[in-house]
This record gives sequence, structure tokens and C-alpha cells, in this order.
Amino acid sequence: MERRIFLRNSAIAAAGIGLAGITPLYASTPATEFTLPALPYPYNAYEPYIDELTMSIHHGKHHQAYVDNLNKALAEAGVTGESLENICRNVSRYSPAVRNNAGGHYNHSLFWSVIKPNQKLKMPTGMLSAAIEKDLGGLGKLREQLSKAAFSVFGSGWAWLVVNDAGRLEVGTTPNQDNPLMDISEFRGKPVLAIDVWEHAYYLKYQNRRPRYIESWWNLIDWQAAEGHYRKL
Ligand code: MN3
Repeated sequence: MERRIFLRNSAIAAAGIGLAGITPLYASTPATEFTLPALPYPYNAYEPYIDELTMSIHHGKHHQAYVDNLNKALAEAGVTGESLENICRNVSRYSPAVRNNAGGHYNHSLFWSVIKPNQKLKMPTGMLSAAIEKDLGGLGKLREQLSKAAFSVFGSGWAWLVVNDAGRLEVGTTPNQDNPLMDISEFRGKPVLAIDVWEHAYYLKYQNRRPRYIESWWNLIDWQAAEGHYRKL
């Protein structure tokens, strides 16, 4: 086994990430039909940071619609057996419907995978922690940069922590349901963390107070899962 993959798998096993919940590997498997990933916790478990009704509509309606519309758009294009990651990487070859819905499915899957209720671990550890120190100047700086990026998205979109082509952590944003894997994206890299700043992600509880939602989101970050994504890269 390649050393990098071995280290990653060991880390995932050590962190207890695996069969339960959303694994970091969901997006690299070729699929004939995409399905909505189940959340590992009930919708009300993310209270008080994200309310039950928002979780239920966001996951059960919005994300489900991206999955359904992606399957429909791929069927219309006669595409089958591609992984979600590959579709994103080569998205310029596909229709706008594939771009919007593959992005929607990928982005939300990643978003759910890095939040967890009753988070005991309040900061990154291991390789991710070291990289945050080295590339961004520490957790405080990451928090500042990513919060600012999330706040700055005009209209609907996402803010990200990624590993860029130079192998360094970088913070940036994408509009709509674009993501940093996409060949059409100005901001490129492999995602480690993602925050959804579409109004549907926070409006029921926070209304126009996007900064309050962003602050709350930091309480839910699953740093073990984020490190799983980081090691996988
Ligand atoms: Mn959303």
C-alpha cells in the first residue's frame, strides 16, 4: 500500500472515523446514481448553533434536490460511472445543470462531514494543526480569514479552507454551487473545510445576521474529520 494512503487510513482508523457517519471518501467512488448521504446525528442535535428546522430543510429538501437533479442531468447527458470528484474536476465539459447540481451535492456532503454536535475537541490536532500554524499563522488567523471570507461572499456561495497546488493551506470563496475542485473555478484546491453561506443555511434562525451564523458554525467543526480530509489529499 502506498505510504500516503496507509498513513491516511491509519489516521482515519485511529480517529474512529469510518463506517459510522460520512466518510471522507464518499466523493471519489464512481457511481451510477448518486444518493443523499445520511447524517450521523438527528436534525435537532446541532442545536443551538444550527436549528432543527434549518437542518431538516437544508439536508432533506435542498441537498436531496441537488442529488435528484444531478442524477437527472447526468442521465440526460448519458453520463454514468463517474465519481463526483471527477465530474467536478472536469466540469467545463458538462452542462450548467451538472455544474450546479454536482457542486451542490459535493459541497453539502463536505459541509455535513465536517460538523458534529457536542464537539469536545475544540481545535485541530496533528498534521492539520501543524499546517495551519505553518501556512496561516495559527488557528486564530485561520478563524479570522475564513470568517471574513464567508462574510464577504456577495449573494450565494461558499467559503473554503483548501490545500492549493503548492501544497499549502489557503482560504477562499466560490460563488453559487461552484467549488475549488472545478476546472472553471478561479479559486482552486482540495477542500478541507467548507461553510455554506447561502441564506437557506441560516436565515430561519439568524435572518440577516450572517456573522452570527458564522461564529456559531465554529462550535460545530469536527477537527478529526477535517484532518481526515487533509490527510487524504
Ligand atoms: Mn446549502
